[in-house]
Amino acid sequence: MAKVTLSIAGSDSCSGAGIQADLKTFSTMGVHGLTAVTAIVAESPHEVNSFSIVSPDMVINQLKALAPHYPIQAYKTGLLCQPELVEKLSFYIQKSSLQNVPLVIDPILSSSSGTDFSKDQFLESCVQYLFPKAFLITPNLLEAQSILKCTISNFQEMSQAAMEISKQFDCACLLKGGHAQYLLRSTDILAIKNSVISFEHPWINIESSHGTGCTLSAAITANLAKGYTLKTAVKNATDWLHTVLTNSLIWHSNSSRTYAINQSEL
Ligand code: PXL
Repeated sequence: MAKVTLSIAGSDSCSGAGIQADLKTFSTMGVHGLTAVTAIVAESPHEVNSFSIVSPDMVINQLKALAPHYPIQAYKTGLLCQPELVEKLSFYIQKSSLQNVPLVIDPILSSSSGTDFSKDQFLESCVQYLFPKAFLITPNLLEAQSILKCTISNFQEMSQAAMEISKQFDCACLLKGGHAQYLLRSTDILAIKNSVISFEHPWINIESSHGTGCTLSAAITANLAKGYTLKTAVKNATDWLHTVLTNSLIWHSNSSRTYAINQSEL
C-alpha cells in the first residue's frame, strides 16, 4: 500500500523551502504527501518580501479533510508562526488519529535570509503545547539556542544541547550543524535522551541554505512513513541531502533577473 505523509507548513513562492520543498522531497522518496498550508510567503532565496498567515481554523479545516480519511504514517510541521495555531493544532492532534502517528517538528523561527517569522509568545506556546507531542525535533543551532536560552559554540555544547532538548520534551532531537562553521565537517547530532550519534559530511560551499532544513525534515518524515528506524531514517536522509546539495541550483539575482547555476558546475 502507498505510504502517506502530511506536511503542515507554509507556502514558499520560490519553491526552495516550505510545502513546495516538502512535496518535492516526498515525491522523490516515493511517498504521497498531503498538505495543510499555514502561511503564504512571498520571497526569493535571498529575501522575504512579505508573508501572510492562514487562520488557525482554516488550517484545522484542512486537517479535518485529511486525517480521518488517509492512512498517514508520519507527518511534519514547518512554518507555524502564531501561538494561536500552535494551541489549536496541539488540541486537534490530541483528539484525532494523528495522536499516535510520529510527528517531526522543524521549529522554524525565521527564514534563512533572516526574516523573523514568529509572532509574540510563539516559541513559548511551542514549548508548552507542541514540542511535548514530537517524535523528533530538528532545530538548527540558532533555534536550539532560543529553545534552551543558551549559547552553543563547540561540539561538546552541541551534544549537550541535543540531549537537553530530547530529555525536556521526551522525544528525539536532531541538532542540525549547518551553522557550526567551527567544526571541520558538517555535523548533525541525533540525541535520544543521553545517547548521541553524529552524522558527518564534507562541507559544501553553498551560497544559500534556503530550504535545506525543510528538505531534511521531509526526507526523515518520508523514511519514517516507510517504516525505517529513527537512526536509519536520519542517516539515510542526511546522506541523501548531501548528494542533493552537491547537485543543487545556486540562485543569483541582479537588478534585472534571477538565474541559477548548478553547484556541480562551479
Ligand atoms: O526555510 C524556512 C522556511 C520554511 N517555510 C517557508 C519559508 C521558509 C523560508 O523562507 O518560506 C514557507
